[in-house]
Amino acid sequence: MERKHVNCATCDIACQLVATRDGEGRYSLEGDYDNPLAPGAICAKGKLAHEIFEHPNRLTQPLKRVGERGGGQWEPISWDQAMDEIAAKLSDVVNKYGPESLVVSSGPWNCSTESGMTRRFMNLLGTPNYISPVALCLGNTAAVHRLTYGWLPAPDYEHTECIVLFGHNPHKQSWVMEYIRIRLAQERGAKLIVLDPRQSQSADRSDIHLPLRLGTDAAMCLGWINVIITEELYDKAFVEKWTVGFEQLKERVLNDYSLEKVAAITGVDEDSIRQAARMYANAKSAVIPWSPITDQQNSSTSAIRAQSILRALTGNLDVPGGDLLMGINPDIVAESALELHEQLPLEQKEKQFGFNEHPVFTYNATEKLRKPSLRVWGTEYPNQVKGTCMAVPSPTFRAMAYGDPYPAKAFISIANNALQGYANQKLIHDALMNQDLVVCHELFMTPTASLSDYVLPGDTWMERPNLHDAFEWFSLVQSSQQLYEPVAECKNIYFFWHELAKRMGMEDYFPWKDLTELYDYRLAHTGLTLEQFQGKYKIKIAEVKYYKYQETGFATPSGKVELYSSMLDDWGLDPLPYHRNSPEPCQTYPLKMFVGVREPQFFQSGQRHVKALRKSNKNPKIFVSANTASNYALVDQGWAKIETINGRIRMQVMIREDMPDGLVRVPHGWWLPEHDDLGIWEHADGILAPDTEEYLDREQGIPHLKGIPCRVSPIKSATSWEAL
Ligand SMILES: Nc1nc2c(c(=O)[nH]1)N[C@H]1C(S)=C(S)[C@@H](COP(=O)(O)OP(=O)(O)OC[C@H]3O[C@@H](n4cnc5c(=O)[nH]c(N)nc54)[C@H](O)[C@@H]3O)O[C@H]1N2
Ligand SMILES: Nc1nc2c(c(=O)[nH]1)N[C@H]1C(S)=C(S)[C@@H](COP(=O)(O)OP(=O)(O)OC[C@H]3O[C@@H](n4cnc5c(=O)[nH]c(N)nc54)[C@H](O)[C@@H]3O)O[C@H]1N2
Ligand code: SF4
Ligand SMILES: [Mo]
Repeated sequence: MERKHVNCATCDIACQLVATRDGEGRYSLEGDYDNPLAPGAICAKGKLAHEIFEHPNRLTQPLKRVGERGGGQWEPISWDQAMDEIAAKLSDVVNKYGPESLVVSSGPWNCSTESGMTRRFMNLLGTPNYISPVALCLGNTAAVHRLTYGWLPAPDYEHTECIVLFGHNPHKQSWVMEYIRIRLAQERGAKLIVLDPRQSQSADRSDIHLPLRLGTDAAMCLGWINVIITEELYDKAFVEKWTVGFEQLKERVLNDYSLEKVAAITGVDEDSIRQAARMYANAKSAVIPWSPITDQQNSSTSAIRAQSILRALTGNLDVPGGDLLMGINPDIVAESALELHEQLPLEQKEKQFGFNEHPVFTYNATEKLRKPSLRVWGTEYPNQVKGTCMAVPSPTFRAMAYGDPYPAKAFISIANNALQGYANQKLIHDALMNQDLVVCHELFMTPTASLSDYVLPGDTWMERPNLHDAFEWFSLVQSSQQLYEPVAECKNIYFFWHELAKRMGMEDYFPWKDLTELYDYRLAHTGLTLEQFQGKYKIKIAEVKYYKYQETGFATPSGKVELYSSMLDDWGLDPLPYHRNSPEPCQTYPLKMFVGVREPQFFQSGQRHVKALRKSNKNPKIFVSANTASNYALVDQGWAKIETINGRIRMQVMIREDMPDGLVRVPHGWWLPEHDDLGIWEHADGILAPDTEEYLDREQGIPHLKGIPCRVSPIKSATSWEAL
């Protein structure tokens, strides 16, 4: 029986799978027990990959809009015609408005890795306006980490004694790889501390669960820092030698964040806060894995900075069992290196939307960190998780919709349901409708694709070879062998950029005939071709070196861990972490909602078309406690209208014991492939999420999805999932 190894890219955690071929040439998929990190990891979405991608809804040829944008009428055309017309229209826009008028939104997870080709094209054309949903997930975390110690670290689960999860709740159907690593660590005896307003699965398995209020993670961290400094639990030698700003930090927490105040903000009693802080600080080693929960709050920068500071104070940076600064992977040419950021002139970088207002993940920060990055990591533009030199989504959509501060008139969406992947869907809709050109590279007719002028059919992860380098975060390369030829006219993202580059005079910069040649190039220094590498390695983990900073210092302006951030200071922003209140419930909107709690059946806005998955989760559901339900006349399985200052949607009601009173959980990413209009305005969380300044993190400009005042009321309704 022929076996191949693949990386599932149905979600973003990249489980290593074994693919076994049957007599008819079809492969079945299983978790791989040889994987040293997470043996056997696989979930239902991985197992059912064929049902997801071989669905009749799959796009199989390029489509051109006929009639009104969003009118649902399409003409099938050839790739040549599509690319000729896209190149001509893009050239018109660039000639009329300048290269910066092209915006690209790219969801890097599913198409990983696109080998940096998107930014390469953009940099050569001259536009800095790349946005990505990684602005709300990990990419922004990477950028915030760089302010403090220059690099996004990865948790050493295999050796750690203590794990702290901020919300974060991996389980058997959500990020199985990480779930297994955490469970194995717990089996070895590692302690687990979980901070979550809800009684999540992680909370069930924890040693300490702190049920903090929504959006108060930064305040909680400041409370921990207070305990750690007051009780002298910090690593004095490390703090003295390797940090700057300890005295200012100490003053901040002692003056402004007494435990009494932190308890009042977070709703958790002082003793529990103390106990948790002690458990973390006294552990021989400890990790605070990245969590998307702190990426999506109006104190996000402060929360992430405070977590970074906790790691540094307790001496858990780049030590066995701590959070590791892994650096550039030696085995493969990094995507960042292929992106050619040095080719984009500074005057173009400065035009990036959000550059001055919310600088943290824009080129504004990248430029300040060029020299330190070069000194420590040997590269000026490490673009970890593709999140460290992005435009800010909200100002970008405003420019697209209203032409302020300058017009943005062409939009390309790649493997991303942009209409639903950010806050304020109405604004994004207006932005798309105001474009001269909208192109979408997709597998399915998503809401975003439905508003495009050209929809281009993508291949799936089973139909292309891949090398997954963990977004330059972990120092490893996983190899994924191609199982099938792409269906019909489906093509990968490299093909798209290559064809566009050819038509726009940039062919010399895209010399590789196809993905295989591109990967051969990225591996050339190892002496192996893609095929040889894949034959030799399923996963190649680079040797881990600890304490690297002792030789190089940290990649920050001072070369130290900046507890007090010189970059935030330069920008006139608060150089120390702080808690910022978010809008509170009021008479009109008496409850608080948050977006989240991942659903086992789906990855983000995907898979709603797959009967085998959808049948166990037919309709989007809010979670509320029994008290909240009875206070607002909601019944279990009945329907409710959910309203915020930004808009309203409807969802089914689920009464759950794990929900505290007064909170409403709204799931992310719902649309209805079975409806003619795709149900774009029915259930999307982005309709509810505002993006006015009070709801945006000051430093990054990302939206507050964890605590939006709302109201709920019962309604009669039904959806028609049976039409699938
Ligand atoms: N409003 C709101 N916005 C959010 C979030 C939220 O909770 N609320 N969550 C944030 C988070 S945590 C994340 S990770 C991001 C997720 O953002 P994305 O990863 O962009 O996820 P989706 O928006 O679901 O879009 C992914 C699209 O890629 C398509 N696709 C899958 N595989 C391929 C492929 O191989 N090729 C091509 N061309 N297309 C492919 C899928 O069909 C799908 O439509 O969104 C962020 N944005
Ligand atoms: N099946 C499946 N798995 C997935 C995904 C998917 O779409 N489907 N998406 C993947 C992606 S891209 C991501 S980013 C992850 C996200 O996965 P997680 O990080 O686990 O995020 P959620 O499941 O949204 O929420 C986790 C917990 O955060 C709590 N929470 C909500 N608000 C707050 C707050 O303000 N503070 C704190 N401390 N906790 C809060 C919620 O109660 C919930 O229990 O899941 C990944 N795994
Ligand atoms: S968790 Fe599931 S969907 Fe995600 S990579 Fe693993 S098998 Fe695929
Ligand atoms: Mo995410």
